[in-house]
Amino acid sequence: MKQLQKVDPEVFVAVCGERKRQEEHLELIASENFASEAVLEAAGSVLTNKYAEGYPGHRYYGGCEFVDEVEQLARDRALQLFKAEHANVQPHSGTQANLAVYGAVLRPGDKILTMSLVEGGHLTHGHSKNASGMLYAVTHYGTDPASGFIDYAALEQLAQRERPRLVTVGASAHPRTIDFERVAHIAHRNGALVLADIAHIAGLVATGLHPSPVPYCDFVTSTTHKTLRGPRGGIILCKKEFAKAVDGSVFPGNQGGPLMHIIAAKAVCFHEALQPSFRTYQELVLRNAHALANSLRRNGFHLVSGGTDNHLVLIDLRKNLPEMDGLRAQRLLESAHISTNRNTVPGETRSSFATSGLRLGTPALSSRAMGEKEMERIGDWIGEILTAPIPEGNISAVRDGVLALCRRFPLPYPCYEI
Ligand code: DSN
Repeated sequence: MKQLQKVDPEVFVAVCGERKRQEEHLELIASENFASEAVLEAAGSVLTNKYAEGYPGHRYYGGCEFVDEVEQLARDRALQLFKAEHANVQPHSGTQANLAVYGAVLRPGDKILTMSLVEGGHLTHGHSKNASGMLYAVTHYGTDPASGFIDYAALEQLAQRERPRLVTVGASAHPRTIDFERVAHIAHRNGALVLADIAHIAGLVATGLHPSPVPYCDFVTSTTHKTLRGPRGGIILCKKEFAKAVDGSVFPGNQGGPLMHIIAAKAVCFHEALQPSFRTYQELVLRNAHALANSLRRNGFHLVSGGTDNHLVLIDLRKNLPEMDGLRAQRLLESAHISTNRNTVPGETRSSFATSGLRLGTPALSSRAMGEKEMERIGDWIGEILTAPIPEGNISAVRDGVLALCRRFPLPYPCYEI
Protein backbone atom coordinates (compact mmCIF):
# COMPACT_ATOMS: atom_id res chain seq x y z
CA MET A 1 0.00 0.00 0.00
CA LYS A 2 3.08 2.25 -0.21
CA GLN A 3 1.91 3.96 -3.42
CA LEU A 4 -1.59 4.53 -2.10
CA GLN A 5 -0.16 6.08 1.02
CA LYS A 6 2.01 8.42 -1.07
CA VAL A 7 -0.50 9.33 -3.80
CA ASP A 8 -3.73 9.54 -1.83
CA PRO A 9 -3.24 9.69 1.92
CA GLU A 10 -6.93 10.40 2.53
CA VAL A 11 -8.07 7.14 0.92
CA PHE A 12 -5.13 5.31 2.51
CA VAL A 13 -6.10 6.45 5.99
CA ALA A 14 -9.73 5.42 5.41
CA VAL A 15 -8.58 1.96 4.22
CA CYS A 16 -6.40 1.65 7.32
CA GLY A 17 -9.36 2.65 9.46
CA GLU A 18 -11.52 -0.04 7.86
CA ARG A 19 -8.81 -2.65 8.31
CA LYS A 20 -8.58 -1.75 12.03
CA ARG A 21 -12.37 -1.83 12.34
CA GLN A 22 -12.44 -5.32 10.84
CA GLU A 23 -9.67 -6.41 13.21
CA GLU A 24 -11.32 -4.98 16.34
CA HIS A 25 -14.94 -5.92 15.72
CA LEU A 26 -16.69 -9.27 15.87
CA GLU A 27 -18.11 -9.57 12.36
CA LEU A 28 -21.45 -11.35 12.65
CA ILE A 29 -23.07 -9.96 9.50
CA ALA A 30 -24.16 -13.20 7.83
CA SER A 31 -23.32 -12.03 4.31
CA GLU A 32 -19.75 -10.91 5.05
CA ASN A 33 -16.48 -12.82 5.16
CA PHE A 34 -12.71 -12.36 4.91
CA ALA A 35 -11.38 -13.21 1.44
CA SER A 36 -7.89 -14.73 1.32
CA GLU A 37 -4.81 -12.67 0.46
CA ALA A 38 -4.59 -14.59 -2.84
CA VAL A 39 -8.12 -13.43 -3.72
CA LEU A 40 -7.23 -9.85 -2.75
CA GLU A 41 -4.07 -9.95 -4.89
CA ALA A 42 -5.98 -11.15 -7.96
CA ALA A 43 -8.67 -8.50 -7.38
CA GLY A 44 -5.98 -5.82 -7.09
CA SER A 45 -4.07 -6.94 -10.19
CA VAL A 46 -3.39 -5.33 -13.59
CA LEU A 47 -6.35 -7.20 -15.03
CA THR A 48 -8.42 -4.19 -13.96
CA ASN A 49 -6.90 -2.39 -16.99
CA LYS A 50 -8.33 -4.72 -19.61
CA TYR A 51 -11.49 -4.38 -21.69
CA ALA A 52 -12.86 -7.77 -22.76
CA GLU A 53 -16.49 -7.43 -23.85
CA GLY A 54 -17.65 -10.81 -25.08
CA TYR A 55 -16.59 -14.26 -23.92
CA PRO A 56 -13.34 -16.32 -24.16
CA GLY A 57 -12.44 -16.84 -27.83
CA HIS A 58 -15.09 -14.34 -28.95
CA ARG A 59 -14.15 -10.86 -27.75
CA TYR A 60 -14.78 -7.41 -29.12
CA TYR A 61 -11.23 -6.24 -28.19
CA GLY A 62 -7.70 -7.35 -29.02
CA GLY A 63 -5.12 -8.51 -26.50
CA CYS A 64 -7.46 -10.84 -24.66
CA GLU A 65 -5.30 -13.98 -24.64
CA PHE A 66 -4.49 -13.85 -20.92
CA VAL A 67 -7.88 -12.72 -19.70
CA ASP A 68 -9.37 -15.51 -21.85
CA GLU A 69 -7.25 -17.99 -19.89
CA VAL A 70 -8.42 -16.51 -16.63
CA GLU A 71 -12.12 -16.52 -17.51
CA GLN A 72 -11.89 -20.08 -18.85
CA LEU A 73 -10.25 -21.19 -15.59
CA ALA A 74 -13.02 -19.51 -13.61
CA ARG A 75 -15.73 -21.16 -15.72
CA ASP A 76 -14.14 -24.62 -15.59
CA ARG A 77 -13.60 -24.45 -11.84
CA ALA A 78 -17.15 -23.23 -11.22
CA LEU A 79 -18.48 -26.17 -13.24
CA GLN A 80 -16.28 -28.60 -11.29
CA LEU A 81 -17.21 -27.10 -7.94
CA PHE A 82 -20.97 -27.10 -8.46
CA LYS A 83 -21.20 -29.95 -11.01
CA ALA A 84 -23.16 -27.71 -13.35
CA GLU A 85 -23.65 -27.79 -17.14
CA HIS A 86 -22.91 -24.12 -17.90
CA ALA A 87 -21.39 -21.23 -15.95
CA ASN A 88 -21.33 -17.49 -16.57
CA VAL A 89 -18.83 -15.81 -14.24
CA GLN A 90 -19.33 -12.23 -15.46
CA PRO A 91 -22.21 -10.88 -13.30
CA HIS A 92 -20.93 -7.97 -11.24
CA SER A 93 -23.15 -8.97 -8.29
CA GLY A 94 -25.92 -11.29 -7.16
CA THR A 95 -28.46 -8.68 -8.19
CA GLN A 96 -27.00 -8.53 -11.72
CA ALA A 97 -27.05 -12.33 -11.88
CA ASN A 98 -30.73 -12.51 -10.94
CA LEU A 99 -31.75 -9.73 -13.31
CA ALA A 100 -29.81 -11.43 -16.12
CA VAL A 101 -31.68 -14.71 -15.57
CA TYR A 102 -34.99 -12.84 -15.62
CA GLY A 103 -33.92 -11.07 -18.81
CA ALA A 104 -33.01 -14.41 -20.40
CA VAL A 105 -36.42 -16.02 -20.01
CA LEU A 106 -39.03 -13.43 -19.02
CA ARG A 107 -40.81 -10.63 -20.81
CA PRO A 108 -42.14 -7.60 -18.95
CA GLY A 109 -45.48 -8.50 -17.41
CA ASP A 110 -44.69 -12.23 -17.03
CA LYS A 111 -45.66 -13.85 -13.75
CA ILE A 112 -43.08 -14.82 -11.16
CA LEU A 113 -43.69 -16.66 -7.88
CA THR A 114 -41.11 -15.80 -5.27
CA MET A 115 -40.41 -15.43 -1.52
CA SER A 116 -40.70 -11.86 -0.29
CA LEU A 117 -37.88 -9.94 1.36
CA VAL A 118 -39.79 -9.69 4.61
CA GLU A 119 -40.14 -13.49 4.80
CA GLY A 120 -36.40 -13.94 4.23
CA GLY A 121 -36.15 -13.67 0.44
CA HIS A 122 -34.23 -10.93 -1.38
CA LEU A 123 -34.84 -7.52 -2.88
CA THR A 124 -34.38 -8.96 -6.38
CA HIS A 125 -37.06 -11.57 -5.72
CA GLY A 126 -39.84 -9.22 -6.81
CA HIS A 127 -39.66 -6.36 -4.29
CA SER A 128 -41.85 -3.49 -5.48
CA LYS A 129 -38.94 -1.02 -5.41
CA ASN A 130 -36.60 -3.32 -7.39
CA ALA A 131 -36.65 -3.80 -11.17
CA SER A 132 -37.83 -7.39 -10.56
CA GLY A 133 -40.98 -6.06 -8.90
CA MET A 134 -41.52 -3.30 -11.46
CA LEU A 135 -41.08 -5.40 -14.59
CA TYR A 136 -42.87 -8.62 -13.64
CA ALA A 137 -46.20 -9.62 -12.12
CA VAL A 138 -45.19 -10.88 -8.69
CA THR A 139 -46.90 -13.31 -6.33
CA HIS A 140 -45.16 -14.01 -3.04
CA TYR A 141 -45.02 -17.17 -1.01
CA GLY A 142 -43.57 -17.24 2.48
CA THR A 143 -42.95 -19.17 5.66
CA ASP A 144 -45.35 -21.02 7.89
CA PRO A 145 -46.03 -18.68 10.87
CA ALA A 146 -46.09 -21.60 13.32
CA SER A 147 -42.82 -23.27 12.30
CA GLY A 148 -40.87 -20.51 10.54
CA PHE A 149 -40.03 -23.01 7.76
CA ILE A 150 -40.88 -22.33 4.10
CA ASP A 151 -44.54 -23.20 3.51
CA TYR A 152 -44.10 -25.57 0.56
CA ALA A 153 -47.80 -26.57 0.51
CA ALA A 154 -48.87 -22.94 0.12
CA LEU A 155 -46.18 -22.46 -2.54
CA GLU A 156 -47.65 -25.37 -4.49
CA GLN A 157 -51.19 -23.98 -4.25
CA LEU A 158 -49.99 -20.60 -5.51
CA ALA A 159 -48.11 -22.24 -8.39
CA GLN A 160 -51.27 -24.12 -9.39
CA ARG A 161 -53.39 -20.98 -9.16
CA GLU A 162 -51.01 -18.48 -10.77
CA ARG A 163 -49.23 -20.67 -13.33
CA PRO A 164 -46.11 -18.42 -13.19
CA ARG A 165 -43.45 -18.43 -15.88
CA LEU A 166 -40.70 -18.60 -13.21
CA VAL A 167 -40.45 -19.66 -9.56
CA THR A 168 -37.54 -18.34 -7.52
CA VAL A 169 -36.30 -20.07 -4.40
CA GLY A 170 -33.50 -18.99 -2.09
CA ALA A 171 -33.04 -16.58 0.78
CA SER A 172 -30.98 -13.94 2.47
CA ALA A 173 -32.49 -14.45 5.92
CA HIS A 174 -33.80 -18.00 6.25
CA PRO A 175 -32.05 -20.25 8.77
CA ARG A 176 -33.30 -23.62 7.52
CA THR A 177 -32.36 -26.13 4.83
CA ILE A 178 -34.22 -25.37 1.60
CA ASP A 179 -35.82 -28.24 -0.29
CA PHE A 180 -34.77 -27.19 -3.79
CA GLU A 181 -35.77 -30.54 -5.27
CA ARG A 182 -39.33 -30.15 -4.00
CA VAL A 183 -39.63 -26.57 -5.28
CA ALA A 184 -38.24 -27.57 -8.69
CA HIS A 185 -40.79 -30.38 -8.98
CA ILE A 186 -43.62 -28.02 -8.00
CA ALA A 187 -42.46 -25.46 -10.57
CA HIS A 188 -42.01 -27.94 -13.39
CA ARG A 189 -45.34 -29.69 -12.68
CA ASN A 190 -47.01 -26.32 -13.09
CA GLY A 191 -45.26 -25.29 -16.27
CA ALA A 192 -42.76 -22.92 -14.65
CA LEU A 193 -39.00 -22.62 -14.85
CA VAL A 194 -37.12 -22.44 -11.56
CA LEU A 195 -34.27 -20.25 -10.34
CA ALA A 196 -32.43 -21.12 -7.11
CA ASP A 197 -30.57 -18.20 -5.54
CA ILE A 198 -27.86 -19.69 -3.31
CA ALA A 199 -26.01 -16.43 -2.62
CA HIS A 200 -25.89 -17.06 1.12
CA ILE A 201 -25.31 -20.81 1.22
CA ALA A 202 -23.04 -21.30 -1.81
CA GLY A 203 -20.10 -22.44 0.35
CA LEU A 204 -22.29 -25.02 2.06
CA VAL A 205 -23.66 -26.22 -1.28
CA ALA A 206 -20.18 -26.40 -2.84
CA THR A 207 -18.99 -28.67 -0.04
CA GLY A 208 -22.07 -30.91 0.09
CA LEU A 209 -23.22 -29.56 3.46
CA HIS A 210 -26.48 -28.24 2.00
CA PRO A 211 -28.37 -30.14 -0.72
CA SER A 212 -27.51 -28.72 -4.13
CA PRO A 213 -30.20 -27.24 -6.39
CA VAL A 214 -28.03 -27.78 -9.47
CA PRO A 215 -29.45 -31.16 -10.53
CA TYR A 216 -33.05 -29.92 -10.27
CA CYS A 217 -33.20 -26.21 -11.07
CA ASP A 218 -32.96 -24.62 -14.50
CA PHE A 219 -30.89 -21.72 -13.14
CA VAL A 220 -28.76 -21.24 -10.04
CA THR A 221 -27.37 -17.83 -9.11
CA SER A 222 -24.98 -16.88 -6.36
CA THR A 223 -22.71 -14.21 -5.03
CA THR A 224 -19.07 -15.17 -4.59
CA HIS A 225 -18.28 -13.22 -1.41
CA LYS A 226 -20.49 -14.67 1.31
CA THR A 227 -19.96 -18.25 2.54
CA LEU A 228 -17.99 -18.84 -0.69
CA ARG A 229 -15.36 -16.37 0.65
CA GLY A 230 -14.26 -14.92 -2.69
CA PRO A 231 -14.34 -11.43 -4.20
CA ARG A 232 -17.51 -9.32 -4.32
CA GLY A 233 -19.37 -10.57 -7.38
CA GLY A 234 -21.96 -12.88 -8.92
CA ILE A 235 -22.23 -16.05 -10.96
CA ILE A 236 -24.93 -17.89 -12.94
CA LEU A 237 -25.08 -21.67 -13.41
CA CYS A 238 -27.67 -23.14 -15.76
CA LYS A 239 -28.69 -26.09 -17.86
CA LYS A 240 -27.02 -26.22 -21.29
CA GLU A 241 -30.25 -25.41 -23.10
CA PHE A 242 -30.31 -21.95 -21.47
CA ALA A 243 -26.58 -21.18 -21.91
CA LYS A 244 -26.98 -18.95 -24.96
CA ALA A 245 -29.91 -17.00 -23.55
CA VAL A 246 -28.12 -16.46 -20.22
CA ASP A 247 -24.83 -15.38 -21.80
CA GLY A 248 -26.66 -12.96 -24.10
CA SER A 249 -28.65 -11.55 -21.21
CA VAL A 250 -25.49 -10.89 -19.16
CA PHE A 251 -23.64 -9.37 -22.14
CA PRO A 252 -24.83 -7.39 -24.03
CA GLY A 253 -28.21 -7.53 -22.29
CA ASN A 254 -27.38 -6.23 -18.83
CA GLN A 255 -23.64 -5.50 -18.65
CA GLY A 256 -20.79 -4.17 -20.75
CA GLY A 257 -17.14 -4.93 -20.08
CA PRO A 258 -16.55 -7.73 -17.57
CA LEU A 259 -14.42 -7.01 -14.48
CA MET A 260 -11.50 -9.25 -15.41
CA HIS A 261 -9.62 -8.67 -12.14
CA ILE A 262 -12.69 -9.82 -10.22
CA ILE A 263 -13.14 -12.80 -12.54
CA ALA A 264 -9.51 -13.73 -11.77
CA ALA A 265 -10.30 -13.48 -8.06
CA LYS A 266 -13.39 -15.67 -8.59
CA ALA A 267 -11.14 -18.28 -10.25
CA VAL A 268 -8.89 -18.21 -7.17
CA CYS A 269 -11.92 -18.48 -4.88
CA PHE A 270 -13.23 -21.54 -6.77
CA HIS A 271 -9.76 -23.12 -6.59
CA GLU A 272 -9.69 -22.57 -2.82
CA ALA A 273 -13.23 -23.93 -2.47
CA LEU A 274 -12.19 -27.14 -4.24
CA GLN A 275 -9.59 -27.90 -1.52
CA PRO A 276 -10.45 -30.29 1.35
CA SER A 277 -9.68 -27.51 3.88
CA PHE A 278 -12.65 -25.54 2.56
CA ARG A 279 -15.04 -28.27 3.67
CA THR A 280 -13.41 -28.26 7.11
CA TYR A 281 -14.02 -24.51 7.23
CA GLN A 282 -17.69 -24.88 6.23
CA GLU A 283 -18.16 -27.56 8.90
CA LEU A 284 -16.87 -25.05 11.45
CA VAL A 285 -19.31 -22.42 10.12
CA LEU A 286 -22.18 -24.84 10.82
CA ARG A 287 -20.96 -25.93 14.26
CA ASN A 288 -20.47 -22.29 15.22
CA ALA A 289 -23.97 -21.33 14.07
CA HIS A 290 -25.40 -24.10 16.26
CA ALA A 291 -23.34 -22.99 19.24
CA LEU A 292 -24.39 -19.36 18.74
CA ALA A 293 -28.06 -20.37 18.42
CA ASN A 294 -27.85 -22.43 21.63
CA SER A 295 -26.21 -19.62 23.52
CA LEU A 296 -28.77 -17.05 22.32
CA ARG A 297 -31.64 -19.34 23.29
CA ARG A 298 -30.12 -19.82 26.76
CA ASN A 299 -30.06 -16.05 27.02
CA GLY A 300 -33.80 -15.90 26.42
CA PHE A 301 -33.88 -14.91 22.74
CA HIS A 302 -36.52 -16.25 20.38
CA LEU A 303 -35.05 -17.53 17.11
CA VAL A 304 -37.13 -17.65 13.93
CA SER A 305 -37.85 -21.36 13.30
CA GLY A 306 -36.34 -22.15 16.72
CA GLY A 307 -32.77 -22.61 15.51
CA THR A 308 -30.64 -23.06 12.44
CA ASP A 309 -29.49 -25.60 9.85
CA ASN A 310 -27.11 -23.22 8.10
CA HIS A 311 -24.70 -20.34 8.73
CA LEU A 312 -27.17 -17.84 10.19
CA VAL A 313 -29.63 -17.25 12.97
CA LEU A 314 -32.48 -14.74 12.96
CA ILE A 315 -33.59 -13.30 16.32
CA ASP A 316 -37.21 -12.14 16.62
CA LEU A 317 -36.87 -9.47 19.31
CA ARG A 318 -40.62 -9.05 19.79
CA LYS A 319 -40.96 -12.13 21.96
CA ASN A 320 -38.64 -11.29 24.85
CA LEU A 321 -37.85 -7.62 24.22
CA PRO A 322 -41.05 -6.07 22.80
CA GLU A 323 -39.79 -2.50 23.29
CA MET A 324 -36.45 -3.09 21.49
CA ASP A 325 -36.42 -2.73 17.70
CA GLY A 326 -33.70 -4.13 15.43
CA LEU A 327 -32.18 -0.71 14.78
CA ARG A 328 -31.57 -0.03 18.49
CA ALA A 329 -30.27 -3.56 19.07
CA GLN A 330 -27.85 -3.23 16.14
CA ARG A 331 -26.57 0.14 17.42
CA LEU A 332 -26.14 -1.05 21.00
CA LEU A 333 -24.12 -4.07 19.87
CA GLU A 334 -22.08 -1.95 17.46
CA SER A 335 -21.02 0.22 20.43
CA ALA A 336 -19.55 -2.93 21.96
CA HIS A 337 -17.79 -3.78 18.66
CA ILE A 338 -20.25 -6.56 17.79
CA SER A 339 -21.34 -6.08 14.14
CA THR A 340 -24.76 -7.42 13.17
CA ASN A 341 -27.54 -6.24 10.92
CA ARG A 342 -31.13 -5.54 11.75
CA ASN A 343 -33.52 -7.53 9.64
CA THR A 344 -37.23 -7.91 9.05
CA VAL A 345 -38.77 -11.11 10.42
CA PRO A 346 -41.72 -13.13 9.09
CA GLY A 347 -44.94 -11.36 10.14
CA GLU A 348 -42.99 -8.10 10.57
CA THR A 349 -44.91 -5.35 12.39
CA ARG A 350 -42.32 -2.55 12.17
CA SER A 351 -40.91 -0.62 9.21
CA SER A 352 -38.08 -2.12 7.16
CA PHE A 353 -35.82 0.60 8.60
CA ALA A 354 -36.55 -0.16 12.27
CA THR A 355 -37.38 -3.91 11.95
CA SER A 356 -38.07 -6.42 14.74
CA GLY A 357 -35.17 -8.73 14.03
CA LEU A 358 -31.45 -9.16 14.18
CA ARG A 359 -29.55 -11.42 11.74
CA LEU A 360 -26.30 -13.04 12.83
CA GLY A 361 -23.99 -15.34 10.89
CA THR A 362 -20.78 -17.24 11.55
CA PRO A 363 -18.85 -17.29 8.20
CA ALA A 364 -16.51 -14.39 9.04
CA LEU A 365 -15.62 -15.35 12.60
CA SER A 366 -15.06 -18.95 11.48
CA SER A 367 -12.53 -17.56 8.97
CA ARG A 368 -10.73 -16.06 11.98
CA ALA A 369 -10.68 -19.63 13.40
CA MET A 370 -12.99 -18.84 16.29
CA GLY A 371 -14.90 -21.88 17.53
CA GLU A 372 -17.89 -22.99 19.57
CA LYS A 373 -16.50 -21.74 22.89
CA GLU A 374 -16.13 -18.25 21.44
CA MET A 375 -19.66 -18.38 19.95
CA GLU A 376 -21.12 -19.28 23.36
CA ARG A 377 -19.34 -16.31 24.92
CA ILE A 378 -20.56 -14.00 22.15
CA GLY A 379 -24.17 -15.16 22.70
CA ASP A 380 -23.76 -14.32 26.40
CA TRP A 381 -22.36 -10.87 25.57
CA ILE A 382 -25.32 -10.16 23.29
CA GLY A 383 -27.62 -11.19 26.14
CA GLU A 384 -25.68 -9.08 28.67
CA ILE A 385 -26.25 -5.97 26.56
CA LEU A 386 -29.70 -6.39 25.03
CA THR A 387 -31.52 -7.95 27.99
CA ALA A 388 -30.08 -5.63 30.66
CA PRO A 389 -32.52 -3.15 32.24
CA ILE A 390 -30.11 -0.38 31.13
CA PRO A 391 -28.24 -1.86 28.12
CA GLU A 392 -25.83 1.08 27.86
CA GLY A 393 -24.44 0.15 31.30
CA ASN A 394 -22.83 -3.06 30.08
CA ILE A 395 -21.33 -1.84 26.82
CA SER A 396 -17.92 -0.87 28.11
CA ALA A 397 -17.27 -4.17 29.93
CA VAL A 398 -18.40 -6.21 26.92
CA ARG A 399 -16.27 -4.11 24.54
CA ASP A 400 -13.17 -4.85 26.65
CA GLY A 401 -13.93 -8.57 26.38
CA VAL A 402 -14.51 -8.29 22.62
CA LEU A 403 -11.21 -6.49 22.07
CA ALA A 404 -9.32 -9.12 24.07
CA LEU A 405 -10.98 -11.89 22.01
CA CYS A 406 -10.18 -10.13 18.72
CA ARG A 407 -6.50 -9.89 19.72
CA ARG A 408 -6.41 -13.69 20.20
CA PHE A 409 -7.78 -14.30 16.67
CA PRO A 410 -6.03 -11.85 14.30
CA LEU A 411 -7.29 -11.17 10.79
CA PRO A 412 -5.57 -13.22 8.07
CA TYR A 413 -3.88 -10.11 6.61
CA PRO A 414 -0.72 -8.12 7.29
CA CYS A 415 -1.10 -4.82 9.15
CA TYR A 416 -1.00 -1.57 7.20
CA GLU A 417 1.28 0.95 8.86
CA ILE A 418 0.08 4.54 8.91
N1 DSN B 1 -27.52 -7.50 1.26
C1 DSN B 1 -27.20 -8.89 1.17
C2 DSN B 1 -27.30 -9.56 2.49
O1 DSN B 1 -26.82 -8.98 3.44
O2 DSN B 1 -27.85 -10.64 2.61
C3 DSN B 1 -28.03 -9.49 0.20
O3 DSN B 1 -27.94 -8.77 -0.98
